[in-house]
Amino acid sequence: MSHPRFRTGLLAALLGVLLPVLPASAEMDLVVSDAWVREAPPGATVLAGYLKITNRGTAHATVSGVSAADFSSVEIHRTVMENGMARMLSAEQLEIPAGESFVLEPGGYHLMLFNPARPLAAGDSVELLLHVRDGACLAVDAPVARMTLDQHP
Ligand SMILES: [Cu+2]
Repeated sequence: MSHPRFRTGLLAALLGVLLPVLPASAEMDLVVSDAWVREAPPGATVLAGYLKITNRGTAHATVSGVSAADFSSVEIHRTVMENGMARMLSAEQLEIPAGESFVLEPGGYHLMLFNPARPLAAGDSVELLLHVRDGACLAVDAPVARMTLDQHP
C-alpha cells in the first residue's frame, strides 16, 4: 500500500518530467470562438469561414496559416472596398497582440476554403487547424451555417 505522501511525491515527479514536454507557448493563450463556415450552393468550389481569436496571454501571437482536411487549401483573405467595389486581398498571417482579439467576419478578414472534399450543408461541421508561428497547432470545430443577419451581424 502506498502512502498518500508518497503518491503526491510520485505525481510531482511525473509532472516534473511531463510538464516541459507541453508547449509553453502562445498556443495555450489563444482561444478560438464563434467559428463557422458559410453554407454555399451545392457544387461550390470555395466557401468562406469566420472565427474570433482571443489572445489571453502576455505575448504577441501570430497565426501563420490555416489548414483543413476537408479542403484542398485554405487562404486568409481580407475584403476591402475600392471605388465602391468589394475586392479580396490575400493576407499572409494574422497578428494578435497580447490581450486582444482578432475577428474574422463577413465584410472583413475571412478564410477562403477551396475545393471541399465532401458536400457541406448547414448542420455539418469541419475542423480547422490554425498554425501558430511558434509551431503550435490549434484545432477548432466550425459548424456550417446559413448566413443570416441576425445570427451573424
Ligand atoms: Cu476571400
